[in-house]
Amino acid sequence: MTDQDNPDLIEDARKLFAGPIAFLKSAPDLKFLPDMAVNEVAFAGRSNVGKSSLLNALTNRNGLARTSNTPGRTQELNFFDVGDPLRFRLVDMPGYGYAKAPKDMVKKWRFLVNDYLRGRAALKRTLVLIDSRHGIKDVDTDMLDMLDGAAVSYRIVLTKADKIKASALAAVTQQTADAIRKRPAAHPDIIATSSEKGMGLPELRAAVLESVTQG
Ligand SMILES: Nc1nc2c(ncn2[C@@H]2O[C@H](COP(=O)(O)OP(=O)(O)OP(=O)(O)O)[C@@H](O)[C@H]2O)c(=O)[nH]1
Ligand SMILES: [Mg+2]
Repeated sequence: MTDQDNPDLIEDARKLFAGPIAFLKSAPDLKFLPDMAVNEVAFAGRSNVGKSSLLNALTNRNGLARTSNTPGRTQELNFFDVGDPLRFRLVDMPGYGYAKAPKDMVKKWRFLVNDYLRGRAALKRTLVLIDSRHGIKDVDTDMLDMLDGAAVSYRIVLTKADKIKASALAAVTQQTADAIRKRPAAHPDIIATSSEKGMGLPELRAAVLESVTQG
């Protein structure tokens, strides 16, 4: 049994994510980051992969993080306080790999995201979201290389699982697990999710709680 299947942890996580959660602030630049009062978990991934939607689904709050069908919706680091008293923070980030965005903006997001991920002592884990229809692409590999190089602990989360058949989901989960097996900073277990249908959300809540409470 892996940690996120532990029924006590699942129940603790459920309660915490059903309780007080509030938007704290948006940081368009590293100088606007909040103090490191508590541990943080960040949502990274390609533009449009479903980072903001997953944050909303985990917290059961539709408009908490802004979502859109147009890639490039999230342009700043958005911090959310979980728990009262405060227990940890979730960080929604701009996506990468959006070819049509203006070059200077893409550059700005990349530096913002990479600098935050590499240099944040409060960051306990990064969730790297991968579209379950596509699996790991070259732009994702670049992100994983960066995280491994900087020894930033991360975990792969497949998104939009409602869009493919169970057999295809099983195949992409296996392929993804194989692809990260030798990556030093990767958590070995893959969680498949659907923000739309709720699949994998109790397990992911537990995995988030587990990552911020260890050590
Ligand atoms: N079917 C389905 N659609 C989803 C799911 N999650 C997200 N979407 C859709 O995917 C699109 C992008 O979702 P966002 O959450 O805005 O994606 P993002 O990764 O935050 O995108 P950026 O902020 O641009 O980097 C939206 O139209 C969502 O409705 C899911 O689990 N299932
Ligand atoms: Mg977003």
